[in-house]
Amino acid sequence: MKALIFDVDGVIAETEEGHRLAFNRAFAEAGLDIEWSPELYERLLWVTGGKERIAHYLYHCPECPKLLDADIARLHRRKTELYNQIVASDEVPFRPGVQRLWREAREQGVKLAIATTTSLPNVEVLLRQAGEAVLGWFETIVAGDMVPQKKPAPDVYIQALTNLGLAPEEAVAIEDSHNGLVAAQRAGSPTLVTYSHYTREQRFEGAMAVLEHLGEPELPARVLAGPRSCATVVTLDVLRSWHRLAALRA
Ligand code: XBP
Repeated sequence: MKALIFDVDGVIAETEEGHRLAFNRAFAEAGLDIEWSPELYERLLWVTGGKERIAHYLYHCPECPKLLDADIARLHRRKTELYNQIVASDEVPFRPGVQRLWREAREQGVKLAIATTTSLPNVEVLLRQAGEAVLGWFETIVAGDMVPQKKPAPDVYIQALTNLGLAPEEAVAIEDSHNGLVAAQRAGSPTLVTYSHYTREQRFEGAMAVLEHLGEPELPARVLAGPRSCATVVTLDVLRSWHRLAALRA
């Protein structure tokens, strides 16, 4: 196991509520009578990519205006600005165990990478919450429109692995959603799932393990599926043992 490839939204932090607020504020500014409730947003999250999500919603909304792609792109750029303001001004807490695992990886020479559908500015504003230097901890950040197809297509993971110079089975992906798990599996990397608020009802067949989060010594994580049944703190050593098990099963 030579690298950990992190998804962003829902894994590093519970950011989707911030995205939902940013979408709604952008709609209001544009004079669109659209308000995505948490219940609706949970369903819309099955469409990955903000621009794609807006287009999907408008297509299925008979009373909504039909916007051109350029209009949707402009609306999405404003949404990204609003999201960045939300993250920069509100303390968006990192999920348990994320920064601990990053520190362990740096101490033990395990590479770190990001593979996300969200837009690059959103990744940068979030990582900067942990300090300006944190952006440099990642050997590669593959985000948003850098690849032709978004998750559940494997493109973003294939690009991250290429940039790392690693074979798929040399890395472990950490995801929170079914689409993200499928993307990593299609790229060939064993995947740990830490489900999030918006993905807690989804299914995660084939994951190395499914936990409520990565755990901290004082806050072991409940394990829903995987080689252990007791509450667990996901350390690099635990990941290495699960990675070896996954390799035996492959
Ligand atoms: C989550 C997504 C993104 C975000 C919104 O990406 O699907 O679309 O919901 O961000 P991941 P954008 O789980 O891969 O981090 O509006 O920038 O797409």
